[in-house]
Amino acid sequence: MNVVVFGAGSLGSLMGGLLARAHDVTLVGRDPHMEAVRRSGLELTGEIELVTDPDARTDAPSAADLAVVTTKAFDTESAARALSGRADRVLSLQNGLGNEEVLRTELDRVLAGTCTYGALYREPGVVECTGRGEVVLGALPETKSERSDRDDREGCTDRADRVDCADRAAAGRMGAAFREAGIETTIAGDMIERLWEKLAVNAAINPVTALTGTPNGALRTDEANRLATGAARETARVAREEGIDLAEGRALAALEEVLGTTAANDSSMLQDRRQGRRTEIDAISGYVADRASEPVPITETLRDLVRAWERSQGVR
Ligand code: KPL
Repeated sequence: MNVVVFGAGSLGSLMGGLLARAHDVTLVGRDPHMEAVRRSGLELTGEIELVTDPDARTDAPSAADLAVVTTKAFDTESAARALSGRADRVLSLQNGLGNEEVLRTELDRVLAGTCTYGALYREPGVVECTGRGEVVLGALPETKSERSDRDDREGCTDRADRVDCADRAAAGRMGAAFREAGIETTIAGDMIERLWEKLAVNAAINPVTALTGTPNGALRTDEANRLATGAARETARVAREEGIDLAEGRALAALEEVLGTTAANDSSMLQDRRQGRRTEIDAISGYVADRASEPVPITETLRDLVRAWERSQGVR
């Protein structure tokens, strides 16, 4: 399969490097990382040691069977524009909720996914795998408002079912392609619940680790654990307010599991903070707080602290 990984930072490079074991992969990212991969290949270190030789460039190639989008949530719109007309299928493996809707404004045949592998950018051409997690992917039916917008435009209502069915079949094929490359993969029929579950994990881990400067595993104990579990509980509650079947126990179990498998990882938000970059706080804690009908004090506090830090750095 011909795969383009759009947004080849730490996680995108890890996924691309693994996929290159079985497929023709093109990474799209920034120099000097892309330049180093072109020159000497991509080196994965840590829990997975591997050198692969994917193509690496700074703009999207003209065609691919699958585009895996791993950009930051705030870059989704530009990813959608850059990939328009260039990929048969698109899979989002991004943090935060709502990315698929944004991708669908420009692209057809978008699948949803989550990824809990830990990845750390070491230097140009080198990415460390700090935890073997799991990729979960599947079809994500259009939201009611997307569906009615399209029905108004096209004057038809039965296309939605056909699209769902084709997406489910495609999810099976893409899942098989990931497994062929040795990536732990689950094909799920309940992606909206899975996305909220991952949102609960990110709302718990990312801002707390970014603010405390600790790896994920440190949240298993002490005061930080109270904050992280509190944020996961609040997210699960908001999910249920939205009609999503996410029990508190399921969110906490997912958090516990990811804290274990990525104990040595610095979360993506901590990596962003260390590099003085804008974070995904709006798509994670901001998204939860915006949808809450009752106060979510822990999530709001974490969101405000990270936003205040972003402002102090001039990246907001
Ligand atoms: O998604 C992640 C992130 O850092 O953004 C986890 C799974 C929490 C790994 O650190």
